[in-house]
Order: sequence, then structure tokens, then C-alpha cells
Amino acid sequence: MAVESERQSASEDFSTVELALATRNHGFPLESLRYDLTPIGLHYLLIHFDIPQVDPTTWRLEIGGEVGRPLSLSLDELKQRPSTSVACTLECAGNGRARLSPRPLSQPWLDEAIGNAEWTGTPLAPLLEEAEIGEAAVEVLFTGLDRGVQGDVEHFYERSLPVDEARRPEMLLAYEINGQPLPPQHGFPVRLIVPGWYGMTHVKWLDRITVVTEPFEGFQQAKQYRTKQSEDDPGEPVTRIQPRSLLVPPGIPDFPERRRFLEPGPRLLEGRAWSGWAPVTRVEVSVDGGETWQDADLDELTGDYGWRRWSIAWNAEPGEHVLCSRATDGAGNTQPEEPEWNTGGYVNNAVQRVVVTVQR
Ligand SMILES: Nc1nc2c(c(=O)[nH]1)N[C@H]1C(S)=C(S)[C@@H](COP(=O)(O)O)O[C@H]1N2
Ligand SMILES: [Mo]
Repeated sequence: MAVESERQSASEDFSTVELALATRNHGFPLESLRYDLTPIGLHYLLIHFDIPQVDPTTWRLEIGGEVGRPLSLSLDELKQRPSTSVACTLECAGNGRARLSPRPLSQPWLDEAIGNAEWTGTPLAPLLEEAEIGEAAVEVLFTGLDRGVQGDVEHFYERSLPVDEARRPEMLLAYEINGQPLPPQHGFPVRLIVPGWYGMTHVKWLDRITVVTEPFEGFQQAKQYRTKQSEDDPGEPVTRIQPRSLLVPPGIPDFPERRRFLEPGPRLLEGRAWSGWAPVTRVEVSVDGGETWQDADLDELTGDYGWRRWSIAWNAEPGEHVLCSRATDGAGNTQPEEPEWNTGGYVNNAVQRVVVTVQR
């Protein structure tokens, strides 16, 4: 039954538009779950418009709007400020979209819109402090240099956060990933890192930060990234990452279908789990498509915002098996077995199902 539904979802037709998006915005190869920190080229990418080309010698970050002292900083000035690093799992809110039916015409992610990198930059909070946020401030708006048309609206990519959220000490203006300057595709020269939140909030290619006195109603805020049941439904905003876990795919794949084959005998199943609400406290594993579950061993946490490794011994017996893992976080959130549908195809954190054929 479970094996059948896995095959059906893989045989649905995808359009050329989806193919073009999928080749531009590549995913994370799931075997890279073995690395604590995702090597740069293996981290997923999501770019709505074009990657802007930025001259770092003339680039400046403007901080203005409802502030007492507007600031304008060069890249060197930003880098001379105190720096800090955070290991942070990034996940696109559309991860899992391609498994929903019907699905919107957008990036067709299966499970691979993730990465866990170490981001280095200067904390945002002291800069907001120096700029002297005014009493009437409601939100802080982050505007990128990339411009395009979506939903018939021409706009720069921009997203806002409530003032209290923007002032969190872990918010970073990042100029390095894994100790290297940001490459163009990840937001060179500077991007926002909002640990715990889905990817859309981590604005790349930052141009300016504007303190605003009304809630921002731009396209990527008010129209996109809301879980709606119909186009008229205002829906709820997408915010923090729901718990999720993924398995390192065991054994070897076939090409092109990527079905998995494994020799019988004792095996270690392993993977990673994360949540943006609270650290992961439990991972359960099923080797029978979710009929029965067993607790996996959890490695030490490596920080509040990076993923957590888990592992469990499995004696692989000949036959076809559906492997699943299910994460629970310290706030009590657990992955569902079936996704909750919404028009944008957001926040599908249903348990992953990996079909493995065990044979000699
Ligand atoms: N300026 C800008 N920032 C952006 C985007 C974008 O298209 N433009 N995409 C967002 C989305 S939807 C995601 S999931 C993440 C992806 O970050 P990555 O490509 O570095 O993995 O960037 C976010 N920041
Ligand atoms: Mo995204």
C-alpha cells in the first residue's frame, strides 16, 4: 500500500516550467546528511528572480525609516564590527510541495530543500540600537537587490519581521558561509540569517533595512508565504520551521529511478532532525511504513539552530521495506504522517518514506 503510493507520486507529470525552476534552484543530495556542516555546493538554493551582480567596493547597506540616526555602512565597515557565527538549518517553506495534489506552479521540491551551514556575520541588534528605532516602529523591512515580477506585481524581493523578532540577539547580517565569503547564489555580499525561520525570511543580497510604522503589505509578505485554503482565504503567515527528519538513504541507488538496494544483515540507519520552535528531543524510526515505531539514539545538540544527528540499529531482512523517521521538538510539535494541504504548497513536514529492497 505505502510502496504503491510512493510510486504514484513519482509518476505524476511535471511541466517544463517546473523543470526549469528545478534546474536553476538545485536541491541538497540527501546522502550529504552525513556531513555536520553542508559543503557550500551541496546546500539547496532558492532564487526567485536573477542573481544580482554586486560590486563590493561600492555596495552599501542603508538602515533608515523610523530611526533617530540613519546608518550607511560599507562592506568593510560591516566586517570591522563584532562578528559571530551560528550553525543554522535552512529549509525552504516549499519543501515537500511536489508531493501535494493539486500543487501550485512553483519550485517542485520533494524533500531536498535543506542545508545546515555555519553563517558568520555581525549581529543585527546592536545596529538597530545605534540607529535608534523610533517609538512608532512596528516592523523592520529587509530589501534585496533582486527585482522581478511575480503574481503580476513588479517588486524587489523583500520581507519584514516584527521589531521584537528583528531585535533577537541571534539575528545576523551574514557575509560568510562555512568560513568563505558568500558566493553570488547565497546572497553576496550580505544576507540576513533568521535562525529558526523558514528560508523566505533570510533575505539575500541585502540593499537596505527600513524600520516601518505599518505592517508591510508587499507581495512576498501579504500574498505569498501564507497557508491558505483558497485564494480568498487570508490564511496564516508561514514563520518558524516545523520539525522534520530525514534519513541518509541506505544502500545503493539505481539510475535513473533511484530505488534503493541493500544487502541483508545488521545496518545502522542514520539521519538528521531539526525544528525552528525548539531543539529536537525525540526521533522515532519505522521500518514498516509507519505501522510500528522505535526510538532512535540522539547525538548531542550542536547548538540551538543546527540539526541533530540520530541513529538506530536495524537488522535488514530480505524483502521490500518502507523506512520512515519522525521528529518531535521540545515544544511538543511532531511530524504528521500525512501533509496538510494549502494553496502555496508550504510547510509539508509529513514523514519521509524511503523504499528499500533488501536482497543478496
Ligand atoms: N533577495 C532574496 N532573498 C531570498 C530569496 C530570493 O529570491 N531573493 N529567496 C528566499 C527563499 S524562498 C529561500 S528558501 C532562501 C534560500 O536560501 P539559499 O538559496 O541560500 O539556500 O533564500 C530566501 N532569500
Ligand atoms: Mo523558499
